[in-house]
Amino acid sequence: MQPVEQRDEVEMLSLMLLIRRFEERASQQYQAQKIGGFCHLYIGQEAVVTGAIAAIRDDDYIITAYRDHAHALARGTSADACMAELFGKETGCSRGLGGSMHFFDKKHHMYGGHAIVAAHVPLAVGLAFSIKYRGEDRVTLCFFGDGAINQGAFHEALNLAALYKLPIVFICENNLFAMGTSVKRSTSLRQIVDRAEGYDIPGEIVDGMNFREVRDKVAEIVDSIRKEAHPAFLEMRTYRYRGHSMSDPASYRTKQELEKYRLDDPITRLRAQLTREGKITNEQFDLLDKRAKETVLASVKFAEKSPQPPLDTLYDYTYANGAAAAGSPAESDEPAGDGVFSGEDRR
Ligand SMILES: Cc1ncc(C[n+]2csc(CCOP(=O)(O)OP(=O)(O)O)c2C)c(N)n1
Ligand SMILES: [Mg+2]
Repeated sequence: MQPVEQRDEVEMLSLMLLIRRFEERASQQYQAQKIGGFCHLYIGQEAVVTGAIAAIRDDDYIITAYRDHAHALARGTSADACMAELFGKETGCSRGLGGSMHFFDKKHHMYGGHAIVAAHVPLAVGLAFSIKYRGEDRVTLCFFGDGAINQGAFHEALNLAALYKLPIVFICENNLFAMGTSVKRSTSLRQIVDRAEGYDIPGEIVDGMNFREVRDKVAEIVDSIRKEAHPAFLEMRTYRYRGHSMSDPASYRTKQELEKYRLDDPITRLRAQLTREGKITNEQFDLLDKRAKETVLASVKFAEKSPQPPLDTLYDYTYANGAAAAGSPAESDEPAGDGVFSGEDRR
């Protein structure tokens, strides 16, 4: 049975194309020195975020690490706002103050873009906690890399999520490398999903190059979480075609390994599935691709002509209003809570 939340597959193929073309153009603009700082591309991993987004509602929460352009685009942030952010312009999704690693879009419930490995995983648990606290049926999707699973913050977060039975899906995008280090050299586990078992969190391995498998697995889990809140863990087996960041030639892996994954391309796969089933023609695919390229080219023009943020906004949005003043916590209209859950829930 198809869950009601599932989006049209041609639309999702079109989203994957938009992400791919956006990243290719970002790479080109980076080389042309239009983009400063770090820049990590998502090319090759598109099925993970599109599959996951296809299975959730617009009011669910997502949060991720610094390889975040695709997550914002998938959530509905415009290519214009994303490209402008890369250019450090005021019209960017983080007002030009975040850059590549700190995309943020509260309206679309995309809570970053976080540069410190695994630092956002406890934040994700906080988001899930707020859902349970308010008695809502939303779900939080927390994306992170294979490099995050050996960080202390990650363990603290999983432990709390399991104790409090929070509505969260931990989505490990296992692209086999953390910078230049192979997961085999950095992780003692036979497979990453075994981490979840240690916290009594149900976990599964998913083919992260297969849009349909990602979507169906996330949909099944999200459905179960909405009925009765609990955490879950998915290890998405995926691959990044480019280096860790724009400055990495990726000489730590072989051409043959890269070629093997390129032949298993997530866009080609979904296109082939849809073509076989008569849901898309070659002409329609070409049109989608043409549109994606045009949208991205227009976003470069938009970014180029957008203004720089004024210098005096440099320190804005770093702290909540008032919190920066020494010793004075931010003022809030929220009543102070007298506890978390009932005693029974806490056990
Ligand atoms: C706490 C911390 N340590 C080290 C770094 C430097 N660093 C940046 S990315 C990265 C690798 C992370 O790899 P992974 O989590 O697998 O994500 P991927 O880049 O593969 O998407 C490291 C070690 C960092 N940003 N934060
Ligand atoms: Mg990785």
